[in-house]
Amino acid sequence: SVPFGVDLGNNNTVIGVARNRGIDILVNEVSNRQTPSIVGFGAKSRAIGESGKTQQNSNLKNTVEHLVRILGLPADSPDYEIEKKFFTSPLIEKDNEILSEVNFQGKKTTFTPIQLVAMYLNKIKNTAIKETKGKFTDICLAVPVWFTEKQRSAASDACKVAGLNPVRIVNDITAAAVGYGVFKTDLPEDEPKKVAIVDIGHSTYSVLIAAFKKGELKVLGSASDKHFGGRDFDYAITKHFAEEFKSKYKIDITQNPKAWSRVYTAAERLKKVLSANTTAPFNVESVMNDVDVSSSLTREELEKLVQPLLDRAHIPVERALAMAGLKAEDVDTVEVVGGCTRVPTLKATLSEVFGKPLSFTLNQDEAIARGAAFICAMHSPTLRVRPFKFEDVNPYSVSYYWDKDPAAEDDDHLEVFPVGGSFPSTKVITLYRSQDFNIEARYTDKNALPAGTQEFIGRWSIKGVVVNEGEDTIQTKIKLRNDPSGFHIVESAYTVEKKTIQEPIEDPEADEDAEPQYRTVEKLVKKNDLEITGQTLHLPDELLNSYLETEAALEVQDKLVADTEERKNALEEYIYELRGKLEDQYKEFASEQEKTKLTAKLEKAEEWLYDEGYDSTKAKYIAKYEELASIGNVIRGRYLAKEEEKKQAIREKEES
Ligand code: ATP
Ligand code: K
Ligand code: MG
Repeated sequence: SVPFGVDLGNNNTVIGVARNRGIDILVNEVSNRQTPSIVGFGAKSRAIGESGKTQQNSNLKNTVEHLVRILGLPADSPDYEIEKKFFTSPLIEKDNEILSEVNFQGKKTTFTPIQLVAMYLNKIKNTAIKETKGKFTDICLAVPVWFTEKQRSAASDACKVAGLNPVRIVNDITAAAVGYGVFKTDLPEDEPKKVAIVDIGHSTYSVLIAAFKKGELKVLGSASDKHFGGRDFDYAITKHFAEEFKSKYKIDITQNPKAWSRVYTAAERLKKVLSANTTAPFNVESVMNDVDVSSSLTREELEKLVQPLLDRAHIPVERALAMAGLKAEDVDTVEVVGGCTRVPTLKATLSEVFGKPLSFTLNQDEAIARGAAFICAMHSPTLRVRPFKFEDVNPYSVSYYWDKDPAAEDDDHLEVFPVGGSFPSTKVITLYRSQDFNIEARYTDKNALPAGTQEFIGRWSIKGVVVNEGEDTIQTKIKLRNDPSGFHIVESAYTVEKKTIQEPIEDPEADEDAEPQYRTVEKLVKKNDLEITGQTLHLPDELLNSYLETEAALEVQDKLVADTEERKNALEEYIYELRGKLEDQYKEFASEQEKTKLTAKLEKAEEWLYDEGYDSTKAKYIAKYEELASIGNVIRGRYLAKEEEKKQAIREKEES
């Protein structure tokens, strides 16, 4: 499969693939290098990505955005309240999960965030297939650095529902760093270069500090503000104008979702203009009640509107530096990515906090997808890529807890993967056990987590413990892993026992033909592998499979709707084309009788198309087309034969 890296942004998604000995960013069906992260639901089919964006304003209630924000988010999280204000489609809660409720195919239908993200990723996958004609199964998906185990699990499950194999869920900003490390040709061999990468996007602001050497990188620290990005600017501008229009035009756009949305869209445009200009006009026609609004905003006014945000813009940088154990002046370069870093005051703040000018070596919009595609290629068994080593940093401390054993003195828990530690990472712990037991992974410090996150990560039951005769307990080794996607798991467990064995003595001086010498030693050797069954934050298989089936069925339906539309258009075009040609190049190749008959048929087909055939089936459109073509093709055949005769005559003339 083609190595596939996806930067699933809250606003835009970017698709990277590894091919032609490099990384390419793919364009979508309308040749854009970024695709809106939107899923829309219609009377017949879904409109995902560009088509969802096109229909957004006429279908607000059934258009779902901010997909990454609700993925794996528990409904009792205080963040949910913040998210609600950005949604134009209804959200409901069930069993502490957030569901999206839409009107789809004429019915009220609910979908889970995992399903929504899966729909979107499936569309993105199909875009990639169309563009490359390649096969896509493996994916490296980039997610925000603050994603918890539950959110990472949801992201990974969404990939699976989309028919993809998530080889790695990677922190988006880490993917950008990998891209930097791989493509930067002048990295030092010895003393590492310290680079800060800052990403401010639509909803999240993240900072990463890493040490780069030729062929490797180690993340030293990272931090983020999960409620800081372009959408907060847009919201603030929209609120400002909503107030202004109340008094100026006596309209209240906060009470009219469509009006709000149109002002919001215009607010985003205004914000972008203010990145290049110090003042900009603001006009929207017929916002509501036939009122045209007109106003303006200066860059200074915009900065005032988002002052609370700007006041905390230095915090993620300081936290990332603290985690890395560095001071701002230790950082050699500050690389900036993400759409919102185009805002001048944010650039100024970053430059000021770091005390140096910013660098724009990376492609601001594509760096994450490029890095993700490279990482996917690294995991490919068949593809050879430039060797590159990277270690990410653990954002939250994780401890493991196990049952107290009646016969042992073990502690009952241990902090295994501390915050700031590197991952992927494996640690083996030793417990003395007299019987089967359970082990659980939990976040160590609830206060360090995004508000509302549960401590629970996973629970495994370990079976098959057999104690040797005459002993109370047996030494048990448990291999714990923080895997490349950041998942915390129990990888394996086994008991060990002391055995007396004969060990060969290595003697480099000895003659090659000499008899091998042995000595008797006591050694710990593996006794039994233990059986592990786990329960994690991933979807249970049954639910995953049912989501998979639903998605596959919806994909087939969408395709049928699109094909039907295509056949209908083909029929309509053919009617016009044939009618035109009958008057023109086919004129002398059809008898009057044929013409009258065909014209009548065309007339009837056209009437049908605008009447009962307006909403018909693919098969009927094809049948109608063929009925007309069976006559049309006879006439066309005569015309082509004549044309061929003419050509032949010219050729003969030339030859003679
Ligand atoms: P996130 O990373 O938060 O999940 P994302 O990756 O989709 O979101 P980006 O594509 O990095 O976000 O950035 C999109 C944001 O950047 C939007 O809010 C957009 O309005 C903003 N943006 C783009 N260009 C400009 C500009 N010239 N001036 C100001 N803001 C801009
Ligand atoms: K993006
Ligand atoms: Mg982003």
